[in-house]
Amino acid sequence: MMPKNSRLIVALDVTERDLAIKIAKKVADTVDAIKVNYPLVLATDLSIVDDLSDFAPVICDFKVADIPSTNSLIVKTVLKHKASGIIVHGIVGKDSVEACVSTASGKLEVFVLTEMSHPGALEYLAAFGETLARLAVDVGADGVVAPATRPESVSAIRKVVGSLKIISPGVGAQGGSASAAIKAGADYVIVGRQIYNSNEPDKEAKKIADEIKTAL
Ligand code: OMP
Repeated sequence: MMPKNSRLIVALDVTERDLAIKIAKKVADTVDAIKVNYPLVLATDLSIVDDLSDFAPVICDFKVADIPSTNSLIVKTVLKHKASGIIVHGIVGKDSVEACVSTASGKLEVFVLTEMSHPGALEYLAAFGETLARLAVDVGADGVVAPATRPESVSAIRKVVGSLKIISPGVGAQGGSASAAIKAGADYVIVGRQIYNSNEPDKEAKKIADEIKTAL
């Protein structure tokens, strides 16, 4: 679904439709996917997913974290739009993640969160990073999210997930490096503020894509 060219995913966490489209247009030639999160979808509506899909495959980062039946309803709703993937929490348990995978039924790639990238992840979530990665494999998910802020965790998670995709946020504003995450085993890095807060998002995206190339 997602090409594997630049290995860069832009996190479009802006809160205006016009600005989101403007940035998407500028970076479309460089990025392999666009990730949308609550800031943009709550400020607009789910049709933004359809609009952005004209530029690149769209991953819905809805961090789905509920009981199985509610998770299924969320995935069903996303399936009505032109999304290519969805991010779900693993910490709520196997049944909840399985509900997402079976409802997505291959029409939407499911990415399971492992250890998150922010400092607070070290309080609880990090202890379960590899367990959650194993859960992703067991339920037949398409990939996992692992922290570019801790390349050593990306390496450990790569060992668990084998050929599953690893998408890795935390580059730039959170202090992680794109090349370090790729060298540690990430397939793609996710970059938000460093690109969308730049005066020249296209040039910034190209700069990161060039850095990734040197790491391959
Ligand atoms: P920047 O920090 O601005 O590059 O944005 C990172 C993006 O990745 C945001 O949309 C976060 O919500 C998301 N993210 C993380 O930063 N850390 C995680 O552990 C997981 C995600 C995510 O699921 O995408």
